[in-house]
Amino acid sequence: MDKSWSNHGKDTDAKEQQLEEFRVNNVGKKMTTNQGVNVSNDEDSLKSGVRGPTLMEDFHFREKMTHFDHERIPERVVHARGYAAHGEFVLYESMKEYTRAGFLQKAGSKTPVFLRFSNVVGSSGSMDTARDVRGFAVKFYTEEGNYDLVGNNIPIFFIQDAMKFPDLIHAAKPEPNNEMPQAATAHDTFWDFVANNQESAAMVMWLMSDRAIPKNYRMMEGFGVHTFRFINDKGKSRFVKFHWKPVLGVHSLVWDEAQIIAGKDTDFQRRDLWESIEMGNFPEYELGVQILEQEEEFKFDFDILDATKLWPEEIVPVKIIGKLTLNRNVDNVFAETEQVAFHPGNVVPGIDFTNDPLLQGRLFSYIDTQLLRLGGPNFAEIPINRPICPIHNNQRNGFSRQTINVGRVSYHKNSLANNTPSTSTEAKGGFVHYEEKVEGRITRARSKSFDDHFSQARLFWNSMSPPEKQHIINAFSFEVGKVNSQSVRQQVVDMFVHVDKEMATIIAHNVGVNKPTGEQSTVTASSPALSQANTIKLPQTLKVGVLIGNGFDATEVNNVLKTLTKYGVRYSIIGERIGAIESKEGVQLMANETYLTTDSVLFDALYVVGVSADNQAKFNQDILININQAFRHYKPIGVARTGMQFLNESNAKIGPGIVVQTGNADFGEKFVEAIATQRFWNRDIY
Ligand code: HDE
Repeated sequence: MDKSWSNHGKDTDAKEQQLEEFRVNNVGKKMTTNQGVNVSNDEDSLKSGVRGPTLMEDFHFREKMTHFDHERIPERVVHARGYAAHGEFVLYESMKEYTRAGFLQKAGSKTPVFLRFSNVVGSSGSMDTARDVRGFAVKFYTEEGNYDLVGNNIPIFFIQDAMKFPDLIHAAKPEPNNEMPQAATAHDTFWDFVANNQESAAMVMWLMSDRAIPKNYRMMEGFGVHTFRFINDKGKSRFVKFHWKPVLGVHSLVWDEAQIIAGKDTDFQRRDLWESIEMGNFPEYELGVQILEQEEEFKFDFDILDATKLWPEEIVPVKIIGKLTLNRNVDNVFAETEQVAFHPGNVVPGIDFTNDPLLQGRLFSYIDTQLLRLGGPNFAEIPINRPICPIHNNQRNGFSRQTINVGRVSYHKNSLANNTPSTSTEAKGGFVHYEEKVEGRITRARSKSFDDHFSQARLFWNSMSPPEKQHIINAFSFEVGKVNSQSVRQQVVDMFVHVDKEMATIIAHNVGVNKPTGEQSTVTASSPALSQANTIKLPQTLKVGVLIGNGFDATEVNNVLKTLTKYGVRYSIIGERIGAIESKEGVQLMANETYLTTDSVLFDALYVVGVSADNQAKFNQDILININQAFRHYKPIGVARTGMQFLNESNAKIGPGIVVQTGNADFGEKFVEAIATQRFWNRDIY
């Protein structure tokens, strides 16, 4: 097969080989209708006379237009905006002791995966950098069938029972009377929901934290959220929670920066993912599990079936068991990213559910929504959704059925086909649900053990560093400050006083309502694992904007650029115009960006070189705007000798994260160290 057009072809796995069968390449081919007839003219409709009306018999026009008219499918009711990539999961050590799942048995075994990231609230055309929860949905194509771990980047959820999901989403989405605001929770109905459904307290603390404005998809965690079960080959069950830990650490945007990026580059996060994979900077996440013995079910002061609670890592350690690497972009976003259908109910033998009432409701919702979104019951046959193992059952027909099931037997049990397809015993790999003993009266009620809404909200607050606490206060002040109803604003601060009195009092002051009078939770514990202040900090793949003009010092600049490359830091040369810039020695650098096409918000750090340009006054002003902005966003700024005059004229003061070349022999290394730090929260920006 001709693969010259394909960006794949290396190390092909079973899923990749399967997808290859469906790829179509038009390059060099003749145009045909969908019926295979060669087309003679694709520009003019068939008319009666060159100036006459179009004819009904124009099958080519009708087919082309009809297909176009039906090109759209409904976007996802939540998580509509998303972006995905292919990759592989490699197991570090056998998990045989805990689970019989085939893909978790042998150290080193590889499983093809597809991972879709998403924003929850915004529609598919909204901006990437909205303050929102991010979806983290992984499909493992295992030899025992598809296993979907459909998670988020926050380890808990807003509500405890799936019954409330439509209410939560109705409140968060744009208000129905005026369809505003897009991709934002900063409005009355969301905060009215929060204040009147206080089980949301802990999740809202996470939503107001830096976690809800991740820098990119490569630097955020993922969580399975619910408590699942691992079942081993002896039938023993244990409780498990899943974690994805990014190798590059967990990093976030600054809110002001996120809002500017929303205009400068709506696709900021998907572009980062796409470009990183194209460049070979493959995003990596380690899979971790927290495991509890069956007997430990009631050991905690929270209910492990309550999805608004996490298991602090310091109490239940996370065992790292493997690594997922994203190494291939999709060929076609619609065919793959849009048509992929995840479902928490897609499990394999060895992984099972618990009675978490949020999880139980999800087990219904996903297939239900996909029946509409993907047009009928055959969406498992769409290439991206197909398992890599053989599929045999008696399900038949429905819209867009692809397989041609031969033979006359489509029922079980039968004798005409020797009672095949046959079922399998558990020993032969048949999925047998865990035989949990359940007892109780039918009731529409919530367990008392789900009643505490504030202890873990406070645990989260206690775990934050001072800058993270400040960001939470700022986020509340922004979001609640956009709520028109004074009563709702008051209800919100009256609710969050139970997390922290000082926090709620400052917010009350900022949003113009009375001081809250309630009492804060008495929890004093903290969980250092929850703070991003303790995350991994590496320079690799971060990006520096080089602000430069003619007449720079080639030795000085080239040495710095070499050092950046040595540490895997990327850079972009930003000039007055695209094209060559010349050093004072006549050495050229190529500017690939200008002050019109880019902006400091799109970089992790700046390297200010300056010097001369055709329109010197504008050049000077552009550089100052960028320095001031990067300074305000706590970013590292490296300053060449020639750049000092700009630093002196800017608002940036020499201090944390400002690295100057003058008199600094190991400037390059020091600058890289600052780049890895990413933000200098101790900088005085006012
Ligand atoms: Fe989802 N969720 N969800 N959700 N969810 C959907 O399924 C739902 C929840 C998550 O990239 C929908 O195919 C209910 C928690 C992700 O395609 C829908 C409840 C978590 C994605 C649905 C939840 C998630 C979805 C919409 C409360 C983290 C995007 C389109 C009981 C553990 C998957 C679709 C993708 C998508 C229902 C809560 C994660 C409507 C009823 C908790 C990552 O079925």
